[in-house]
Amino acid sequence: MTAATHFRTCHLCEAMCGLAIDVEAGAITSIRGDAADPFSKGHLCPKAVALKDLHEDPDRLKRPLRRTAAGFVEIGWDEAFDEVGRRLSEIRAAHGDDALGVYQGNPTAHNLGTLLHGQIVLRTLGTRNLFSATSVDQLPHMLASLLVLGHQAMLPVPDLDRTELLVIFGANPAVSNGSIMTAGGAMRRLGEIRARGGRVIVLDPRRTETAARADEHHFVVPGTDALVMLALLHVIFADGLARPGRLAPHLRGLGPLRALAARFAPERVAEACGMSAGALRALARTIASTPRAAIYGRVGVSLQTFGALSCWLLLALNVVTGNLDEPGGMMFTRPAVDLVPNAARAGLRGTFGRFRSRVRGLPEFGGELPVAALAEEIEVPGDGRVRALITSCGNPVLSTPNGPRLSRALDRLDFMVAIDVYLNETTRHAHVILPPTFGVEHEHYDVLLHAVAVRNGAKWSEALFARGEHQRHDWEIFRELHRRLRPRGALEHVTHAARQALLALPPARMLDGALRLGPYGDRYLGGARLSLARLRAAPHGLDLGPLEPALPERLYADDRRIDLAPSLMLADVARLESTLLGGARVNPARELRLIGRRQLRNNNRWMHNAPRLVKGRDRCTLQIHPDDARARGLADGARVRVTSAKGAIEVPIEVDDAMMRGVVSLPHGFGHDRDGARLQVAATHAKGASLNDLTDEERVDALSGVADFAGVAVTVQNVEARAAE
Ligand SMILES: Nc1nc2c(c(=O)[nH]1)N[C@H]1C(S)=C(S)[C@@H](COP(=O)(O)OP(=O)(O)OC[C@H]3O[C@@H](n4cnc5c(=O)[nH]c(N)nc54)[C@H](O)[C@@H]3O)O[C@H]1N2
Ligand SMILES: Nc1nc2c(c(=O)[nH]1)N[C@H]1C(S)=C(S)[C@@H](COP(=O)(O)OP(=O)(O)OC[C@H]3O[C@@H](n4cnc5c(=O)[nH]c(N)nc54)[C@H](O)[C@@H]3O)O[C@H]1N2
Ligand code: SF4
Ligand SMILES: [Mo]
Repeated sequence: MTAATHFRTCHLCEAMCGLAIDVEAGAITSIRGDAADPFSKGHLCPKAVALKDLHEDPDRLKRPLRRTAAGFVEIGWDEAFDEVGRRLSEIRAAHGDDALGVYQGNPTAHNLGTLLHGQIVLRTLGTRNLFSATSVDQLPHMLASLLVLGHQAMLPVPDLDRTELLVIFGANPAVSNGSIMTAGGAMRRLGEIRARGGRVIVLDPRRTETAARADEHHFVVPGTDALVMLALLHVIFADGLARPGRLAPHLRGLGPLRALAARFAPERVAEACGMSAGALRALARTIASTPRAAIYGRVGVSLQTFGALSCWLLLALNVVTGNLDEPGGMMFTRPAVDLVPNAARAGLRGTFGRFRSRVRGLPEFGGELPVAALAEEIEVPGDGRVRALITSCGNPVLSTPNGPRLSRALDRLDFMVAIDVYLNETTRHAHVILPPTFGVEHEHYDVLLHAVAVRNGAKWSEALFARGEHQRHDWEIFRELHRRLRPRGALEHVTHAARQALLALPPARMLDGALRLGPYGDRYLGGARLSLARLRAAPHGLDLGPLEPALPERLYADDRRIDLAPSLMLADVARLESTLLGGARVNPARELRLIGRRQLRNNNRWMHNAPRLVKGRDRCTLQIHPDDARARGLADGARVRVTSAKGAIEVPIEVDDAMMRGVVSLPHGFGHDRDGARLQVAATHAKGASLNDLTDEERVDALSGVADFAGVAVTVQNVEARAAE
């Protein structure tokens, strides 16, 4: 058999790197960066090479599993679908629509079948109990876009290739490879900013791998970014440096924002946020005096007590300094599958607070409830209790706050079905697991990521291997599940039949339709309308040019203005002041503040089963500042017990002055020590302990409902010293 090279997009993170994969005799022989990909230009990270490990992983599931008293056993697809359809229908008929819960995890965003067929099925179940990784991720960014720009999906991205100043709040692209900033080779692009005389400034409680390659880094106390941003706005207004420019006629709320910022002089917030007043003033002036600046923030600002406020103020800073929607600033894409204007035309701009969670009253966002409330929605009796759960592409036992409580709650479900490729910490609770094809076994197009990329583009990836007879694609699983969910009532019979007809279209057909209806018709492609056929003829992908100004056309509020001072945000400022400026302080001699950290050789909580990613030293370490270690009599490598209000774990420490004093950092994604999972490599080489055994489901941003992971109070104690007590 001859060797062939296959070109596709890596689907593992948001960077959309182009891959060149050599295949011989039905096996992958090499994976390289595709230098001819116009977007990523050959960039690659170690995870892409491990695609081979994941593809060939003997632990990866290919046939449905049923949980029995003797453990999980393989069953046929028909039998599995019959059981799932019957149990879900029974529970819904007996207890109502809300008795079905859904959790969708992160790989949903990287999977065409799940994004198309999955949403059609899961979002029309009629239940209020929809949960997803959004509420442990980007929710506050989306809420800010909804309230300020009128549409939850209007997410601006830094125009990396033209900016002269990139200010990064709480993101670490050197490791994450960029988020809501799809940029194959993000660090090459950051290097180019500096090479052309521009600057990169990072604000983070840890001197990160990105900060180490930046011009400037400031330590910030976790959870205080909103104060920093208000102080920056204070200086910009007070010094007469506000220049909203072209967008000035389209603004609302500039006066109230200025009045608010007037109360937050740098001197007032300096101590709380850990930056000096002088540094805050200097930073404000640098931002205001650089013509092309992008002020960007990611999970460090969204996953915290003041996530919504921080994301709003981030947008406001860009607007007030004339950097929103300008080349070199924060811009909007025009993707080939352009969901925003079509949704807006249909009246779909996003929703917030239409209803609240049953037990704790947390707000709905975009049709979903915050996942921090999932455990209690399963546990607490009453009407609307979640009795059956469908998970898809998610591992919430490791990824959501207080995972152990959720783990116990899952055992109380009447029925659980997991659509997943592994038997892991979450799916081991399922009664039935339905494993879809994975990665190179299916076609790929990044509907969501092209919409947050630093250049416009489009790329289609063919499946590299045909699926086996015994396998099913995600979309086939969703279509079949839907078919077996018994419709309720006469009207529901009609809509059920209509949806079933739509679900009969494979993802490629749906995508082709969306491309043809998209904005790249005659204008860019010499009269050849962009279609799937056109993309198939361009295996390295199409570059559709740099980002272009999109406002005011793409303002979706009723008055078509940018609201710089949404009333919901203004009302939350009192909480910011009383919490952070009210005098109460963490005592660093006793308590430390815990934050998370991502690692290059893993993705979230599910790539530790790839041998080439986990070889080497134990990476599940608690990083701690030398002073904080000394105060506790801890030497580098000592094993410590880390205790929070919700749990305790044991890990070795790494003494490192990259940490801010008073702050400790633990990686994500470990904790592969639960019984019943089938992750042999992870359990042997990357067991570690789970960060979310310590986090607290009761800690959420009271405004948005997003989980608060920034600065969980913990004590750190030598394990031996504790044993001697
Ligand atoms: N403390 C703390 N917790 C966090 C974060 C944090 O910063 N701090 N970050 C949060 C963030 S940003 C996110 S996005 C969430 C992620 O949270 P989750 O999405 O719940 O977690 P993942 O680890 O991404 O889980 C992915 C699951 O999908 C499965 N999978 C992989 N590929 C496929 C596929 O193609 N099809 C199907 N059906 N399944 C697949 C994997 O086996 C795994 O079970 O975690 C959040 N949790
Ligand atoms: N290799 C790898 N890549 C990934 C992932 C992965 O797990 N591994 N996960 C993917 C996912 S799902 C996502 S959402 C993206 C996330 O992409 P990023 O947001 O770039 O990822 P993080 O590395 O978590 O960066 C968050 C930073 O915020 C800092 N931080 C914590 N608390 C605060 C705070 O209160 N204020 C400030 N200013 N900073 C704070 C942390 O120290 C950290 O450096 O990465 C994606 N890419
Ligand atoms: S950076 Fe992300 S997209 Fe690029 S190769 Fe690595 S995992 Fe894949
Ligand atoms: Mo994420």
